[in-house]
Amino acid sequence: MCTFVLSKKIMDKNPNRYTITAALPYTNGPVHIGHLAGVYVPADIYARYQRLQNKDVAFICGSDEHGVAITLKAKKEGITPQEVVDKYHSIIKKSFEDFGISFDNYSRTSAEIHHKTASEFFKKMHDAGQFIEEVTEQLFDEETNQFLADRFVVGTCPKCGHEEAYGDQCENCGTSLNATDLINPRSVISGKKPVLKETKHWFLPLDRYEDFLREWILVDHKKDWKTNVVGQCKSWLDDGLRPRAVTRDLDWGIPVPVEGAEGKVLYVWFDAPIGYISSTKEWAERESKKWEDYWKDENTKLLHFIGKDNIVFHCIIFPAMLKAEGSYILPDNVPANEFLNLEGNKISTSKNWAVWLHEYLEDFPDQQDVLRYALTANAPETKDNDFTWADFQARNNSELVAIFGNFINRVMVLTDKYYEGIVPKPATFSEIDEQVLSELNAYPAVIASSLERYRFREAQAELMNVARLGNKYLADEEPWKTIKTDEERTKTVMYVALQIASALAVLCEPFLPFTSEKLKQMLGHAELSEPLSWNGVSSKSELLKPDHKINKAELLFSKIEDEQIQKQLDKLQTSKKMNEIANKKVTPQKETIQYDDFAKLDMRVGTIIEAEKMPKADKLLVLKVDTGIDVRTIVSGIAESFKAEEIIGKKVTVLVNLAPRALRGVESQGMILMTENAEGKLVFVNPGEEGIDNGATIN
Ligand code: B3M
Ligand code: ZN
Repeated sequence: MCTFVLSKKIMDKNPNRYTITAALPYTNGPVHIGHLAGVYVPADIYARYQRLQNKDVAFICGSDEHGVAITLKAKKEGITPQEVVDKYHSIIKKSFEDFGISFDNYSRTSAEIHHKTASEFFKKMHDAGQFIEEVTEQLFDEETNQFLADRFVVGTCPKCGHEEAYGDQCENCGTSLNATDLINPRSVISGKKPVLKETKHWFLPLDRYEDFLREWILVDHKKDWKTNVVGQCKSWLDDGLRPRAVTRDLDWGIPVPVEGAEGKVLYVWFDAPIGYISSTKEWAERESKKWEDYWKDENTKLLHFIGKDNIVFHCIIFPAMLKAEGSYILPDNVPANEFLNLEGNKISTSKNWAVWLHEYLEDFPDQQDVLRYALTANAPETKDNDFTWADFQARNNSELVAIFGNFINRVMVLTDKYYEGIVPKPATFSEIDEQVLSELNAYPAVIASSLERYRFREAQAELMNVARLGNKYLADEEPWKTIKTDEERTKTVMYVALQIASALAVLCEPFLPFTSEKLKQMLGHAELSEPLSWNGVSSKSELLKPDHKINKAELLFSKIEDEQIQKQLDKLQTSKKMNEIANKKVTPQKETIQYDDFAKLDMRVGTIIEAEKMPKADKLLVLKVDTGIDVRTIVSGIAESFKAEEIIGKKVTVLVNLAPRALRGVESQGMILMTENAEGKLVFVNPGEEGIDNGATIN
């Protein structure tokens, strides 16, 4: 009974204020389509939609600049961690702006306000006795003289056996780990097996929050959270929660603000979610708002948009921290997505198997909405999903161009042609007109209902149905025919079509913000006495009134050609080849030699003119080779790869000044150069070009 009342209370929350956060990306690389599809596009759609509902929205993000991932990147690039975060912070921030991700604030965790906020948060919990202080044995790399935590150490996952699990998480099964849980741990820095060494740390006793979390997630939110999220949480809770260290022995991060903690910093996953709070503070200060309204008022709806690998941190650890601190609200929902694959393979930064946002824009300038659209259409909402370039092209050509763009273009062109761009005055509405208009009025609620349930694919599909409605209406009413016979009827039809076009301009904004902007401009939005609005579409009000003048048509979408798609596929092929090369075991390069050493080798082009098997020797062929200098005998160990008769007439490369050597009593006067093909079979190193005479030197 009690439970029922509580759930109902939560479900009934219909606030006017939203704090919407999107996972803070690590600044150790640029962002790719996986990030966009999983987190930033859905979060942006949601934030834009709530703004259109006239809600008070704080859409918050920033760069996650601490943690071992950054230090490792710095080591790899030979620069300082600060240089790493500065570089990627600007690249990432720009990508988000370029793709219309409408953050109200994009901060960074190296900002002073964040250091202060995170320190105070820790201090408050510390002073209230909410940590366990304990000396424990942690992994230590004796070679580099440092403790190994998180991504500094890899080993075998105790849960699934994956051999490359990190010290904080196994990316294969998603389990969150302590470095000491790993089987066969090894240091990422030195490759050595670490030893155990004692050190003091502060632990968050998650076990103390188990009952609360169980009730809050598995009872209160069982119905309104996504099943993948509730499922993951349940499995952690069923495993039993244990105290978790929230400090680290590292030199990059926020210093632990208590005595006896010199040389230690806050664990990145302790400070990063607090980054949402500090970013809100930074914004509120700039906008003269009260940040507490967005974090401490029970009527505010707090939402975290994340990828599935971040679920434990946002549903278990951060809520436990917020609860412990005591003055904060808890997230209302954590709509985590699964992963997006690319052309059938897992997106991977290290393998360069990705579509980088900054590179996409070089090849498809001004086509941000196309990518947003294709990613939403394939959003990995309930399971991992695949992005393919063929699908991207089809979404553009047969949906955006053929349905949306086509409808708008017809309306614009005909209005211009028949009425010089002036919205005509309708005569009486037919039954069909009435029906189409009332269908149109219903769409905002249909789309909203999907969005409120975080079903972005479904919502976008409904948006396209509005364009379909328009296309069907024009095809059925045929104003291009009635213009010759019935002027009044044509005016009415064009008037109705213009209402649909205006509705599209508003309803598409969350999904296709650049298109919405362009379309509004075309419709002369700035000149309207009553601006187009979401509510305007759902009420029976007129969106464009007769006599309003619209502007000239511009193309909203353009066809994407096969060659453009092929170019992208070729790029991926190159990545694949580079990976194959990188993964191939090649013989290491020999010591450097001087030119004089090389010049001593006398290599010539020759032709095999005779070949026979050496009696009683499996591997040897006795060859007569025309070297251009002479015809000489060479004994070659190639009998297992070639039959004597098949190599007669072959052009080969011969080392002619190798000291003669007797093999089974036959003197060999040189050596034929050979290599191995991919299957390990011997092949001749031959001068593939035509027209080279025997005796030609190789240098
Ligand atoms: N930086 C993990 C990630 O990029 C992490 C998210 C922090 S959200 C507070 O996957
Ligand atoms: Zn695992």
